[in-house]
Amino acid sequence: MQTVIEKKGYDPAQNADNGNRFLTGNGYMGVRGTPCEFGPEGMAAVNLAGIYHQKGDAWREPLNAPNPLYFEAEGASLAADAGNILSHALSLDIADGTFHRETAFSLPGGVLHIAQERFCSMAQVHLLAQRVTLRASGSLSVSLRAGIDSRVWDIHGPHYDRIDFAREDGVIVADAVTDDGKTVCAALRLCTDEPCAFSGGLLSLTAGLRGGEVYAYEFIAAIYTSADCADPRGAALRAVQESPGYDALLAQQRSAWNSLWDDARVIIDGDPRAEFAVNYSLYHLMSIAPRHARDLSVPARGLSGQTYKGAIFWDTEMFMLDFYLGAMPQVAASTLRYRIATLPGAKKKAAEYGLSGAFYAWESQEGGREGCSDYNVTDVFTGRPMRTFFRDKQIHISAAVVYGLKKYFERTGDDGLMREGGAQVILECARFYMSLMTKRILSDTYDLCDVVGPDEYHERVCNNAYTNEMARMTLRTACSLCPQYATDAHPDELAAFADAAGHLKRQQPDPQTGVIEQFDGYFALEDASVDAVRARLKDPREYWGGAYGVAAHTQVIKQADVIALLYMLGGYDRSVTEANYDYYEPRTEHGSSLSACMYALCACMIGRPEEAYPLFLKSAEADIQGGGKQWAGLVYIGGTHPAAAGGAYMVLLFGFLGLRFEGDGFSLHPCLPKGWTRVSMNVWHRGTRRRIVCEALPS
Ligand code: IFM
Repeated sequence: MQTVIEKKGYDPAQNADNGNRFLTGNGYMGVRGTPCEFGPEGMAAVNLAGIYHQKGDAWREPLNAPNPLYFEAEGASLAADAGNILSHALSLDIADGTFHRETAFSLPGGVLHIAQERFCSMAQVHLLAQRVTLRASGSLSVSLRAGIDSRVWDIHGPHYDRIDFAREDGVIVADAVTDDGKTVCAALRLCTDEPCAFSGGLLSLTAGLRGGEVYAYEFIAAIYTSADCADPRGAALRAVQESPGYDALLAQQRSAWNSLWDDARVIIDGDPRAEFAVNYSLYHLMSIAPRHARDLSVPARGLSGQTYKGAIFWDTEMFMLDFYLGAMPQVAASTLRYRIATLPGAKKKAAEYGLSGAFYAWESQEGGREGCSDYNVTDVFTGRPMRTFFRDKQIHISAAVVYGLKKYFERTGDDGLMREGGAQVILECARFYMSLMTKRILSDTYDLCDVVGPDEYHERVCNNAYTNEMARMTLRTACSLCPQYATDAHPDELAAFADAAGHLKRQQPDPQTGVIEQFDGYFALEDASVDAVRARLKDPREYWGGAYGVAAHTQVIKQADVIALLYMLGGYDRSVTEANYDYYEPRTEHGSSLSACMYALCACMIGRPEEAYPLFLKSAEADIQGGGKQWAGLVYIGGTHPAAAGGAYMVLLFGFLGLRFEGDGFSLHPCLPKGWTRVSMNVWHRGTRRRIVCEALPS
């Protein structure tokens, strides 16, 4: 089974994608897949989970730690790209989460080979380890600099007011402090016998390399922050002093990853490309899973940097949760506890808009704080921020939280989260929708007006089909669950929820065509093709949505919307699914990495695995292929795509294998793509790990 992904040759244009493609992480931190001499110019980053900072009025975003694995050999740097690169390769082994790099540079006295192996410890999440080896073809004297890099890559920084460096008992320590008193400490134990100078976090030395011999430098580093403990400096120092050596840490790493893979590995006989792509996706989901935390969730760009402000979106509940439930149920619980813990933030947001209940942040940061600004895209032509309505109108976010809690309960059979506050969350979300619904005097129908559905190119629409059904699901879930748990629900209130759920407008399938209108008036918009709309762009980075975006006045949509409804909530006839798939797919730009998997799932529901297959690969290979959308207007949105990774898992499990949970058991309704002869994997369900094996009948 393939476990290694490799890219040969040096192409600076690939630096951003490679940083994502070769990411290593352990849920506490993510280290971009960049060579050890890269700094901010190469987007090197040690991105931290759950700790954020706002510099002045700029966007609040997660902190990157000072990079404690910096190493540079003078004259042999990809970052400098002096035209002396003879060969170069990056690779990642998903079996044990190790990143590798090998480069040969031509230097005046001979050839210098630099090899680098590093990992974020899965066994001890505060630790990072790296081994750099040098080998020269002739005798060389090379100046080296190694240590903690003071240059931190920030999108909306700089976040640190100061970074203080010290060297104590052979350990380099960096204390990075923000203006609101947050501290990030990095400690590094770097073994070298050569005499060195120390300045600004870096050791400098001259290495005399004899031809053919191998020289190894081992880095053991630790990161702690003030969000972890009262004395992060002491904790980081102790962690590196008490840590075993590189080889022992690597052995721990292999054993930790082995046990994760025991639960997660997917075997697809007959299609090595799909097998690798799925497992690579699962690798990413495991690398960013907050196994160490009780109530932490997973950001939309994982731990690949500060894009999307390191925030938690609906991506987690709607696209990633199935994987965590199936392979890491304790992580699924942590992501939902995050929502329970951030209920006060959601209530505050609702109150700010004059609404009741819980309006979860569209881009949720610590404490449920809203990270999304009113101006979320920068216009390419004017350079001015554009008013977007994601923050205030994507009200389907609260229903996503309810959907996740309900799914957790159904899949695990464990109502612990309901008792821990989940039921109150559901109640507050129902209250939120009640406070938003309107009723026309002359009609018996209730409306949800002025919303943005999953398709972000059409803002401020009325009765978005997806949003209305998710709101109805929320109201009904509150009615059925709240009476069973200690909440402050009043019986009259629950009766009002039931009434509202019965009267909220449903976008019905058209009696002739079966197509569901995405929102009131959608069918009246210009029916232009995606290509025709694309041809109207004056700049490739132009934003398609907003008031004047090229798609806004057409039927071209950014991502699955009605199709997401059909899959997520189900309950529609197959003919309706078929009609909507055929209608919406050609009108969808798939401008979000969340889109393809939903279409793939619907294609499987209507028995078209061959149409599902390329959409499935698009999701599973989102970070292998790279090159996804990097810009929304002038705002950088690159990074890894964990929702696409989770979507690929959903397509495999619920699409191609057709898994349906039934009480404590399950059934399979497979529609395997051509060439797949056997699929096997484990899935946790109701507290038991189940083995799923699906074999194609010989043709
Ligand atoms: O949550 C998504 C949204 O649906 C489309 N834009 C990107 C967000 C983060 O992935």
